[in-house]
Amino acid sequence: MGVEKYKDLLSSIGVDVPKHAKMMAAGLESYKKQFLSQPNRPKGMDYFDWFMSEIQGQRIAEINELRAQKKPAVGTFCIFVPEEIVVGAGGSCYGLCGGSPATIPDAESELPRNICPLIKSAHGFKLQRTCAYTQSSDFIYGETTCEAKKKTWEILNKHHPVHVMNIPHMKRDKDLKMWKEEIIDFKEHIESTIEKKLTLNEMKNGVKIVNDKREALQRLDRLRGMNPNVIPISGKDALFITQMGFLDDPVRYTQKLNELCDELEERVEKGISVFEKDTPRLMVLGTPFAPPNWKLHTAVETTGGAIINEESCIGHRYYKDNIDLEGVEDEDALMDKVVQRYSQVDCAVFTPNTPRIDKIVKMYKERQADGVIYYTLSFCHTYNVESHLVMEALEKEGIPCLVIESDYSAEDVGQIKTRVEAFLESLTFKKKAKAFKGIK
Ligand code: BJ8
Repeated sequence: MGVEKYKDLLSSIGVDVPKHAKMMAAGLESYKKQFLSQPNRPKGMDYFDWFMSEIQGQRIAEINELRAQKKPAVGTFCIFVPEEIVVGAGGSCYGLCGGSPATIPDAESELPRNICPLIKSAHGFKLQRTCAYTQSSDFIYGETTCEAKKKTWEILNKHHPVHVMNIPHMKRDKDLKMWKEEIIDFKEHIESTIEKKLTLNEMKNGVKIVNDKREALQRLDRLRGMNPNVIPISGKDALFITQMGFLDDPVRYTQKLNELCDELEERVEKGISVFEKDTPRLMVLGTPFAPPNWKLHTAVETTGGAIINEESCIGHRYYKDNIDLEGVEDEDALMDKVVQRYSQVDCAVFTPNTPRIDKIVKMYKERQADGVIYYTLSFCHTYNVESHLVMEALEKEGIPCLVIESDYSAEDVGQIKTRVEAFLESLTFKKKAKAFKGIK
């Protein structure tokens, strides 16, 4: 197993090796229980299972090999950081650990208790030195999205270099102008790290690599969600694959994901589903699921439901848009396209954010889903408040919705399962009533 083999490397980057080993052992055990026990998994999941075993081993060695070649290693907590530029510079841009409850008590020595668990978990990983990705990063790129995040950067910066990108909260022309300047600053920061200017071709190459990755994820999304009679992969496996897209080498990841999608295509053609016929098909809306936060998916899929899409940043919001390189002949045009693409991210920190609501209704209809779960992490005010407007639109369309607010603790697992169970029962009842009316 990777971590044992890479003990010296982990120690050299400042990881608390004994604590880290304990945490990894628990993580792998939990993965084994929740994932490997699922019946009829696609063969292509073998690669992702392997990646899990090397998540803080071989992958960390690869990132540190890049650093040894003076390529940038950039850690992030948000999909607003333009990874294309880092990839274009030959480096690695990845999401940092932030989905475990185990680091939260440490974080609460510096942060208030009543803020989002994602932020506390991430901060705690740095204090404990138990995330090899954080330890490997030259710097962390933060952003001014929610209040809790942007203030945490000031404290996190005491422990690790943090740079902050100013993300506007509106999308008027003057906001987009400022945003473009921020992206140019980001690019210049990457250039100062590698001590050379990036060429247009290098940046375009980075865009192509990331576009390919997003396209593979779009393909997975279509295969799991667009066929009303077949669901060829569990929602939990699909979520895990998406989570790994924030850590793996993008070229290898795209290749492996496309191989898996070939297999799923075959399953769809042959009608091979991992769920029984008439299993309620659910979309999940809301805040991101950082690994190992698999709580909701496990609750739903062990209670008789199937998750066919995550309208989330570790999900559809991340991969729905590509950067259009058509007609890009110079750097200025490229930067315009980067802003254009990133400003389509419909995070709840924006006001107004109506395109998100319209998109949710459209996605629901396209996928012929049976219901949605609006999921927010506790104390995430933007998504929590926005749920009112989303619910209003869903009600108008007659779309059944369950709202769940949760953190990373295991305390509410039973309660979530009970609520999901009742929701699924009502969906099944509605489905049967509809079919009955249809027959009549
Ligand atoms: S683009 S959702 S990744 S900011 S940290 S806002 S959950 S209170 S993560 Fe986010 Fe970028 Fe938006 Fe996506 Fe809420 Fe927690 Fe803040 Fe969060």
